[in-house]
Amino acid sequence: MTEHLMKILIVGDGNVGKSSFVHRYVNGQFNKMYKMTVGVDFSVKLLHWSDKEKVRVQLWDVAGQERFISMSRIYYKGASGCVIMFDVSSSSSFLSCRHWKQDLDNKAMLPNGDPIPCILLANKCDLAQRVVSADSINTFSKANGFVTWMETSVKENKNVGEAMRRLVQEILSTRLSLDSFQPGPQDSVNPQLDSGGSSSRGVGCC
Ligand SMILES: Nc1nc2c(ncn2[C@@H]2O[C@H](COP(=O)(O)OP(=O)(O)OP(=O)(O)O)[C@@H](O)[C@H]2O)c(=O)[nH]1
Ligand SMILES: [Mg+2]
Repeated sequence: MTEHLMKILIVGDGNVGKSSFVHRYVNGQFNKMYKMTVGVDFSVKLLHWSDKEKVRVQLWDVAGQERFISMSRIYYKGASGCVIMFDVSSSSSFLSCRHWKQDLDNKAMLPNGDPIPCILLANKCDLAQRVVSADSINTFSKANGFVTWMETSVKENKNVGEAMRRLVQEILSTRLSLDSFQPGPQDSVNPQLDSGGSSSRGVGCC
């Protein structure tokens, strides 16, 4: 059994639903109350990917307010992939995605210099007061090198698991193509050496 480790960053403006997304994905629950994240929160989810592969996803839920202070490089170290999230009822949170993506691409990259896989999530699609159109998201996503974009509603559990599966799949295929140039299992660990649980140590960058 091979176990892949991947560190995935969840970034975007404050209040867009990042912590709710992680909570839904990891614990299957949703909370209406807003509790602002300070710094960064860590969670881990173990996926039984196939008969021969497990994926240990380490989620770094970064406080949205941090952007205006200083997004520490340390958060990005060893990241294999990223979720950039905005709220479809907030045009400013959509406009900020450009800055989040630029910041990501400046601070994290694959060993060959390419950007790390990143998915764009248009959250809160359950809300009636939607102000960002699908056309503008599509154009933005293509122009800025996202793997893809998806509408999500953490509240209604729409596309949460699907979005993460798409991103994990992209990370695994990126690793496979990199490995064919640089042989060696950089991205897998011997499960016996891995103590599990959440941790802030940098893990193998893909
Ligand atoms: N209607 C609706 N509300 C949501 C959804 N996702 C999250 N929320 C609500 O939006 C608010 C903010 O959610 P958080 O997950 O705390 O936002 P955050 O992006 O982590 O914010 P920061 O920690 O400040 O960066 C909370 O009140 C959530 O209940 C959704 O899909 N639909
Ligand atoms: Mg939060």
